[in-house]
Amino acid sequence: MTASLAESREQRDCRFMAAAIRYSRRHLGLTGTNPSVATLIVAEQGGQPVIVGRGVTALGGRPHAETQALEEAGEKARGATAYVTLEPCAHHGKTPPCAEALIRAGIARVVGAADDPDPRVAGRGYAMLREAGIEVVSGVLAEEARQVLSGYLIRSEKKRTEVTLKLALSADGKIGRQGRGQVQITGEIASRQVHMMRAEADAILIGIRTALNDDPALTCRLPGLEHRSPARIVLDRHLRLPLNSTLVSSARRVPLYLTIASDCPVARREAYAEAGVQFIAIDSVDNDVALPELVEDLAAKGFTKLLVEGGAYTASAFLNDGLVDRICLFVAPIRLGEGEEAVVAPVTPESIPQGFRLIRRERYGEDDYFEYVRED
Ligand code: AOF
Ligand code: ZN
Repeated sequence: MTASLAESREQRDCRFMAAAIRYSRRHLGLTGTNPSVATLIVAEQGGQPVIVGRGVTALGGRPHAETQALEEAGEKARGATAYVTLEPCAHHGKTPPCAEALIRAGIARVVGAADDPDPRVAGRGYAMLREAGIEVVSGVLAEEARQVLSGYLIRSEKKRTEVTLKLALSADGKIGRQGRGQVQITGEIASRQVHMMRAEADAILIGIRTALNDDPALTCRLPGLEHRSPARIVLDRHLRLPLNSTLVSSARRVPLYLTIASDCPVARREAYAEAGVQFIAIDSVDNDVALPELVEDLAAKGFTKLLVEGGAYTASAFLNDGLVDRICLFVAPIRLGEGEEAVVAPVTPESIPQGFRLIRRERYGEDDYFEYVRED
């Protein structure tokens, strides 16, 4: 017996939308200021719903998902259902409106997940479709789709990058040892998850203390996905990062930005600039980089998803400024002890700040994983 025989229309819509949402993750971190959106075109063939076209927002943000899915479906789009993870666009931007393309292709039904807050769209996409006589169902698995689109939604609504705080901690709530170099806390499977998070981000950020202590590369090292390493940002007001550090040495291959004071003398920057390092000039508050300004500046530069990887000082600063949207904690079954150099985690599953909700819990090998999102 095939599952679809007993499947209601709602169940079928959820099944294909779930598939579209999974597919929409594919270009996270690769579409610039555009969201990574997916479209599936589903047609009846021999009494069964069959995917006849699929598309995901192309690298750099264009073409949009719908036009690619329609192209693949060709004539099979006539009378078919389109599953879209974001309301189809209604504006003449760099490409013609996707709503128009769906109408022209003869799509009979559109099932949408999230609404598009872009003021050029915001309801107009669905309205255009309805006016053309297309049946529209919106809001199907909207919450799941919004999790994938979260960077785009936060950037649109708050005019700043989305901030995800990721920390690996020991069972006794420590994240490393100060002055002892990198300590491997979590296992191999968790590390691969972290590298996937890097691939899906637009930029990774750490503080100068961690950069000096760990000398990290902050690249994505998943086999075949090395080209997905996002830009790296170090909060380094006084240019303390050594020129022979792993980060500076690789700046020509993977972009590296240092946040510096606006009045930082050009002469101080020269050797870094020669190594390919770029600068973000941001004012300071109480001797620290003004983070609210930084996340706005990053959004203006086109960065949508920012992954903050520590250390404790930097993580606390983002938390204290109320700038963290998502907290991802990997907890390993090891103990780092009470020695003076053990760095206490700024947040643990037992001390999640108010306003965050647990949305995922996984087990990666020996390690536990907890993911929380901010409720507002
Ligand atoms: C869609 N399908 O796959 C995506 C959409 O600069 P433009 O002209 O490419 O427009 C960018 C806007 O298009 C973006 O703000 C969002 O509203 C929408 N993104 N829309 O129909 C897609 N990526
Ligand atoms: Zn579009």
